[in-house]
Amino acid sequence: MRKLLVLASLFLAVFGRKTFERHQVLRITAVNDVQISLLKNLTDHEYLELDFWREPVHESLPVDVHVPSTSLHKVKSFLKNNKIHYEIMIQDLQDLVDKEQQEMMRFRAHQPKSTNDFDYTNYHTLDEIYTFIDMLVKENPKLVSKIVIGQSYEGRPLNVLKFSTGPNRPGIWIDTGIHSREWITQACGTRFAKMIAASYNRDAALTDILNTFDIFLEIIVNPDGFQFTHTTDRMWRKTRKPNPGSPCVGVDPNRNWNASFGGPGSSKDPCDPIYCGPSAHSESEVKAIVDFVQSHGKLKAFVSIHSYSQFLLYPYGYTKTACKDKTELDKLARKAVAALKSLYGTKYKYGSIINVIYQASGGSIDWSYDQGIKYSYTFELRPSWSSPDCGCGFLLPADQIIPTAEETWRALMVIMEHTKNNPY
Ligand code: BPX
Ligand code: ZN
Repeated sequence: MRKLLVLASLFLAVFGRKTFERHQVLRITAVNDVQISLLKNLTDHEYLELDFWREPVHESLPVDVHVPSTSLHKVKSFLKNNKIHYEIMIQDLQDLVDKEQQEMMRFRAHQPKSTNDFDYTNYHTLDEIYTFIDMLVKENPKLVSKIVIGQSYEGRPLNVLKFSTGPNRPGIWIDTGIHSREWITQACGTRFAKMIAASYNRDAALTDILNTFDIFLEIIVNPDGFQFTHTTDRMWRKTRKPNPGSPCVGVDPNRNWNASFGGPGSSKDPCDPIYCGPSAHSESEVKAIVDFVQSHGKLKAFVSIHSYSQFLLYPYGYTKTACKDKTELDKLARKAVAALKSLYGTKYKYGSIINVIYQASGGSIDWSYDQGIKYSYTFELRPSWSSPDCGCGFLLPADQIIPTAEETWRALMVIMEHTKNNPY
């Protein structure tokens, strides 16, 4: 098995991009605990090379799993033999990847001269987003600056946009792209940045917020992973740091925080997509945020953006015990998802991570909340977790970028306004 993995990575190094021809994504609906544990057993068969887009945890949430063509027959027979219901969510994963690539080609011909000229209706490479960041700072020198909070494992800058209209303000943190394959999040982050810069002194509500808080926005938390999704493996989730003694690369940056680190809902196996890493904050991408948050000392909201499932989540992920602000966070989440829905009717579920999605230890917002940042939330953006939907998972069509960013912004505004009106 290990040898196969080594061979596979050599193949990628020599021939470039991983292809997903005739790979499928199955949406599996288990109806009881027996079926759930059967699905969990599937994850142990490494040779099947299954990529769970969502972990099998409880019956109310279907499991989406990416199955390589070579394992399709085995997996489908297994499901049929055990009478586990599934549907084919994606017929041929490569078709969707190709479509996304073709869309991106539209942009290649046109290099934007300003952030007005930037194509927000399309997905962008790492370098394009880095260029966007620099343009935005240059165009709005009084309002926007770029802070480099550290370096990724491969040496890329960890850029944070700071929106500020005065000294010594408390702050609001927003991050996107901690999981590299969740492309809708970096795209929304880019759009948010432009919106904030364009709305100061135009939009009254946002102007109010910017007269009280600095906003910090990290669009690409995991640049090495993001680059890798563009060059080599569109479905990469983790960081890109090698694991000594293992053929598998990377740590799940959303299991690496010092919040019940290594506990249930994370893995000690470097080959697992939810590998927690050798120690808390072992990933420089995570440590950079930890150091920034602690040295800032006055962050009042911390919002970490993922895809997909259409959830708005608050702590905890590591325990069933309700966090002490649960009542307030729940009420605010309800308001936020109502504002989100008011734009295009997009429906979100909300609640604590462990209740709505699954148990997860070492997540970012559990850490930020335990640091004393009361308004700690995670979004899981479009598409939804249930059929009928686009049948696209992490490959959300680019024409949904702007609507997704606009509706999410409504919810973010509700959270930021509440943070402003309820100082602590
Ligand atoms: C979100 C916040 C804290 C703990 C877990 C999550 C869910 C998130 C994850 O497992 O880290 C799910 C995801 O966005 O990575 C992928 N997904 O379900 O589509
Ligand atoms: Zn994620």
